[in-house]
Amino acid sequence: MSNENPITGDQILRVGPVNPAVAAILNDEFQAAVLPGADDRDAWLEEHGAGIRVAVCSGKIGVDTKLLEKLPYLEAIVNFGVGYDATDVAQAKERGIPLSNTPDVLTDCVADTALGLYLDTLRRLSAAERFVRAGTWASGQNFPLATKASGRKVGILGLGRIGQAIADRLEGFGCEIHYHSRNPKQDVQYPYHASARDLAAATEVLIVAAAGGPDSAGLVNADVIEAVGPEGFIINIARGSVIDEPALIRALQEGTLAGAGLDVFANEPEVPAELLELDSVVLLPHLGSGTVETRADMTAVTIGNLRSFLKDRTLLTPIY
Ligand code: 8YV
Repeated sequence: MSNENPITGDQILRVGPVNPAVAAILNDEFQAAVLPGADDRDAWLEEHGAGIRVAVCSGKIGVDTKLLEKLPYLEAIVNFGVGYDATDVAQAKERGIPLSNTPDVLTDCVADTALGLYLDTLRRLSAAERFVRAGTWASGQNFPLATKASGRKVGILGLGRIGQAIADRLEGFGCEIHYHSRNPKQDVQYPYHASARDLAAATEVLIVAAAGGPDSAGLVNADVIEAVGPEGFIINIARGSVIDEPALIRALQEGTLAGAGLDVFANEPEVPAELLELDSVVLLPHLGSGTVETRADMTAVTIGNLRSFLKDRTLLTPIY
């Protein structure tokens, strides 16, 4: 099949900045096309869109509805990242365009990040670090007491690969794990709760590990946040869209939620000014998978999918 109608470099489109290593391979080895910025995009797509057969994108900037419509002969989407909510999956599926992601290789690093946020938010480590740097400790003051992190009841929202890896780590901290996901999992001993609200009401810390996209948008709403409560915490390493961000900000400002640790936001890289002003939150720049080792593994899976598709029109890690 591939021999009959081989895909050439100019028929591969890089969407968004992607990882530098992926960008370098796409450029040096494949001489792939690069989607121009907003100003020149429409004109470029008008001229070249119909020639594009494979798109390589990232979890942050995907092949959205409008772009997909301008790529009428697209045959595959190769996504750098495990999450693919920035891509219009419904349209891709409907048009029979396969989509791959980079599962498994980033599970450990994202779970490690969740644990880092968990410890930092409850023990207020970053706030304490700011306290030292500001000279407040040296001036004779003591840092206020924080919240014990070991032995807590923790609710995992979305017990997929990453959620399970977070649970494994928290077991080492003597935590009692509960979970909610679309369906109860076979072979999982943790108590299952039928809704996000029930999970929040039964636990002290809610860790969001659910996939993004239309199904989970706003799942952690004002009601769920209220159930986490004034002594409770929310950690999010999934997608900003899963939480009602204005409701989260209100709860933090009013003290109806004790604190939050966030690696992801609704409108990245914008972080709401209200959050920047709060000392009860830990804010990270979406670095969950951001280690040299994991990004190299993600690059290998991404390029592996591309090569495989060029060779025999199959993807190594397809979503569907
Ligand atoms: C990446 C991520 O930073 O895998 C994901 O879904 O959110 C992160 O690992 C992102 O996809 C890279 O753009």
